[in-house]
Amino acid sequence: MLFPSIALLWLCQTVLAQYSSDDLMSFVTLPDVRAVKFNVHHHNRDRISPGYWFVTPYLHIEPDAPSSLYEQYQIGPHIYDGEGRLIWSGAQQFDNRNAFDFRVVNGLSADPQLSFILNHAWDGAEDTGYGMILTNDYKVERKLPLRRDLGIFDIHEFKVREDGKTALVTVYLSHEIGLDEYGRPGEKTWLESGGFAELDINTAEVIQWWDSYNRIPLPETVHYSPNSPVEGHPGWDYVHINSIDKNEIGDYLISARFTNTIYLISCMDGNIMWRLGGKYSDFEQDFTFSKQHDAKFIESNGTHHLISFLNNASDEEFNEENQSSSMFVQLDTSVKPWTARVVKRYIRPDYQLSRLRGNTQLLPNAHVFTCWSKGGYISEHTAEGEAVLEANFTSPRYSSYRAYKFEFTGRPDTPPDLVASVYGTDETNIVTTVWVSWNGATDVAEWHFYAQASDFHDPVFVGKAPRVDFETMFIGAGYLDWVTAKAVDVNGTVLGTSEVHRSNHPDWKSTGYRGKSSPRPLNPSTLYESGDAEGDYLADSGRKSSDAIDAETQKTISVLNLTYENIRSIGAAFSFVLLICLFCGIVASYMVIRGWRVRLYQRLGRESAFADERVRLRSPHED
Ligand SMILES: *[C@@H]1O[C@H](CO)[C@@H](O)[C@H](O)[C@H]1NC(C)=O
Ligand SMILES: *[C@@H]1O[C@H](CO)[C@@H](O)[C@H](O)[C@H]1NC(C)=O
Ligand SMILES: *[C@@H]1O[C@H](CO)[C@@H](O)[C@H](O)[C@H]1NC(C)=O
Ligand SMILES: *[C@@H]1O[C@H](CO)[C@@H](O)[C@H](O)[C@H]1NC(C)=O
Ligand SMILES: *[C@@H]1O[C@H](CO)[C@@H](O)[C@H](O)[C@H]1NC(C)=O
Ligand SMILES: CC(=O)N[C@H]1CO[C@H](CO)[C@@H](O)[C@@H]1O
Repeated sequence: MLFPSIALLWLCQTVLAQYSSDDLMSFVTLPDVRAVKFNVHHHNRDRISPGYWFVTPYLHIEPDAPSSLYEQYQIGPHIYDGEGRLIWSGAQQFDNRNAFDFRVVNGLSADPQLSFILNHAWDGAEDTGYGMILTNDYKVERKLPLRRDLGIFDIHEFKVREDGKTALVTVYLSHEIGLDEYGRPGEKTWLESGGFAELDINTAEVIQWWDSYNRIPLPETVHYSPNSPVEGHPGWDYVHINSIDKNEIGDYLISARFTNTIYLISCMDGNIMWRLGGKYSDFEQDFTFSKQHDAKFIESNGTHHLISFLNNASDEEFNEENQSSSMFVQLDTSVKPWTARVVKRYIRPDYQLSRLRGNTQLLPNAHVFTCWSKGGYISEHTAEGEAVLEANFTSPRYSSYRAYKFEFTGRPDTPPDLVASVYGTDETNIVTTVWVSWNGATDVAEWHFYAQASDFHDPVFVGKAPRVDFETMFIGAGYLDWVTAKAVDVNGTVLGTSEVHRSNHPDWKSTGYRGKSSPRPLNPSTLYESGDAEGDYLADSGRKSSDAIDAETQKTISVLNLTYENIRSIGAAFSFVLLICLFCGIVASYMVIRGWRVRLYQRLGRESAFADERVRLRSPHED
């Protein structure tokens, strides 16, 4: 007898599939947020380190031109948990602007903070991008601009230093040069040089800056030759700086992709103290690398350095590697010849090459977390080199420049979002479905739900549900109204409470309600015990007696649940369609229950409504 409802579900799915993109998440509580989904492969779940993923999905690396078309929120800073479930989407807050280098900063205050680069605006003239620092309730605490003569805020690095006083950024500048040293007297070209700046975290004042121009000679580049055609502004990108770090002594480590070289720059005079890799390496190396990213100090004491970087590898001219890898290298400059030895190498788990971008991060437990960038591909290795996790976006349309893993506590200062809707076909089977989510909240273990008899009555506990995903659904018997939800952690501490929400209800008549008069909100204390009763969720909520809910309502509930699960799994687009489907679910269950002894319901204006949705959802990002 379940056949009719299954058939209807199938119909809903078919309709939905046409209007949804299954590579994006969708939520009833935040219908405009369509976060990118992850495929997650746990190879060894027991050994995965704790923490959340900090990623910044983007579609196009350059800002998109302004558009009056409807855009879903999916770009920018995002936090996911280790199962690939969304914790925070900053897409709406930062208006779908590209973000880069999103990470946790400890040491600025007692609570952890967040930092990232907000990409320059579309025209780049007025709004040249910022280094952003957020408190752990997701409020912007600082917005650091880059001094105008240092160009636009570069996307590669914004690193708040451990002491919390300064931040390091990469910079790109342009100079017009003569080509005499290339034997082309009289010819001029523009040259894009790379450098870095150290900013005061409070004032954005530039404390120190450095430019490769006149310091890294042109012949070091592997990207241009003496015969390269001249270029206009910004010019030959001859070094392509892509990371900056600083050790305790104060010297700077930079990675330049187009010279295949990692440089140590003296903080005293800006001179190059040594080069690792490239055409002029100062080291005896037992390895090669090329097109590297994200060179970072792990330890450094003046003579001995342990550094990590992501080796893009296999630029045929310079080595024979076939896979990208994350490398840890020990450098000794205490005696000549200086030596560089590989301490650890973690090969990209799918043995492919990272064609662009990426980063590698040593976790506190010595695991290594690497972002291989394209398609949001990330991995975690144990110190011994076992790949314990791989994940990537389900959509190849998005990438994340870098990704990090950190432990973090997020406490949004906005209340949880909640939507409640009532359905039923007569007095005997009315149920209320409640969806709740809390963008940015970590540590929510379960949700407790309450309803009131009126604005002025006390909330009555109607049940609870474990938090299983970004959004949690709860179904309560009866017409519940003035609904609230409380977020509770594993220890039973209430982390936050939603506002009181009125329940939506259908136009009872046109949806074929067969009861005598339109249903009215229930006094929840007639059906539920008051107070925060213990017990399992739903099956054993605060209900007074199981007789109060008859078998029909139970059936309705399970069909609704099934519908929701199905819709979620195919990544349905928007609450509107969800509601239609839930209604179909109701119809289906009603038909099952009544054995088809009902006349068909009035038709819903479905076709035209869908047409509207289609227009609304067509965004320039869909391609
Ligand atoms: C730096 O570290 C190395 C090995 O860790 C040690 O042998 C050396 O003495 C240290 N040098 C200084 C100046 O502390
Ligand atoms: C890279 O691949 C080529 C061709 O598949 C193979 O001949 C070569 O040995 C590989 N190199 C390494 C370092 O694995
Ligand atoms: C994610 O990884 C899987 C398995 O390696 C691969 O088949 C798929 O194409 C990847 N997806 C994207 C979007 O890169
Ligand atoms: C729960 O309590 C334990 C023990 O008091 C504590 O270690 C833990 O951090 C608490 N968890 C949360 C999420 O507050
Ligand atoms: C809803 O369905 C899911 C999976 O199908 C199940 O795990 C869950 O217990 C169900 N919830 C209710 C309230 O029936
Ligand atoms: C960014 C970058 O330089 N990527 C290189 C990584 O290696 C591949 C394979 O040789 C090159 O084609 C890419 O240009």
